[in-house]
Amino acid sequence: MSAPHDHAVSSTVFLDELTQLLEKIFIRHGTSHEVARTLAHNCANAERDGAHSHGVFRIPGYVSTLDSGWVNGQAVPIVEDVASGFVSVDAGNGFAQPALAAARSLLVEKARRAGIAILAIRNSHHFAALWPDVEPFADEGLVALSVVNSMTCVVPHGADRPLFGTNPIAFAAPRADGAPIVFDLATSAIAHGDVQIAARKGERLPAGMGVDSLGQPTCDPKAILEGGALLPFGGHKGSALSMMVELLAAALTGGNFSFEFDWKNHPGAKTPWTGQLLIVIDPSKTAGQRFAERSQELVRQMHGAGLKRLPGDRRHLQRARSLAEGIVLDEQTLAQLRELAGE
Ligand code: NDP
Ligand code: PYC
Repeated sequence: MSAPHDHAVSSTVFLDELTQLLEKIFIRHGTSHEVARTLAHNCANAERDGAHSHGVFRIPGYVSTLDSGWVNGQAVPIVEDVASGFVSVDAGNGFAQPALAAARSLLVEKARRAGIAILAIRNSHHFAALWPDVEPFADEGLVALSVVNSMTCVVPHGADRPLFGTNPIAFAAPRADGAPIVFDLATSAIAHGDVQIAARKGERLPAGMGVDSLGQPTCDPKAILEGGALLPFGGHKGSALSMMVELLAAALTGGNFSFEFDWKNHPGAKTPWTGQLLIVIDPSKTAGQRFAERSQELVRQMHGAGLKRLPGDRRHLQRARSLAEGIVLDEQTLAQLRELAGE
């Protein structure tokens, strides 16, 4: 499925309409109503914010992974109250977002009581952007950090072959005046989804993103996807962060490392079967009511230093536009979605 604006003819849909359409697709392809609601909300909101690598572009992948039997769309997560600041969830080979939803209230209660709480999700599939998992905590005045590992496609710095996943890190913090401060970044030089989008559009990538099947640097996205691999961002520094994500999202949660699952016998499987960690902090325990003012001051100083764009600003601008004018999809994409929904 292509990103919007690839084709001359486009259509506009409103968020509710898109969410309902996606919900129908998930249900038609075997998920429970609850899982469908959660994933549709996540994916439609990504499209609303212009997070195209994890918006409707992902729907055919969700469908094929569900149809392959690789993931359980009906899984009921099992939440375990492990310790005063620790919640664990077995996602039951289902998606990570319903597991987070099931554990969320206990996690927040613990974070507010102890000042900090950890949520360890294992036996889970994450196929989405990570910011939707952390942003709502900051909307409630909490600070949140999350990491998730994916599938082997990144060569660790100094190594000869891929081992790590694209392993994103997302962070959200409240601020006094304006939307929370949120960043969400893959620890690879580029997200796998963006390489797929570039390959479909026939575009070349900037230098330094990946290597071909012989380990030689390439700007051809197809060479990366067909036997090649990605590089970490920032050389040894991104590589160290990616290693940290493997440790926190897999070793600490009880989930698979990015190299530990084998989907070869599940043609159509697309979703990494790994783990996810969230750390939620209640800043009122250390900073009283001042944290949001302090973060606002940091933003003020950054703008004063000449900064024009904070991470998250682009998404919020696009969000405002989508909510006012609708979400623009090319007609071919919309027709494909309607077909998948059986309309
Ligand atoms: P980007 O490089 O596009 O952006 C990373 C962060 O930097 C964003 O918060 C972005 O904000 C911000 N940013 C980008 N450009 C600027 C700028 N010029 N000035 C200030 N801030 C900027 O993201 P990635 O390609 O690394 O990741 C894309 C998505 O892929 C993420 O949502 C990630 O979670 C997802 N992903 C998911 C995986 C999974 O296993 N589920 C695996 C890998 C990636 P803004 O959003 O406002 O542009
Ligand atoms: O874009 O790298 C990616 C990705 C992996 C899993 C889901 N998204």
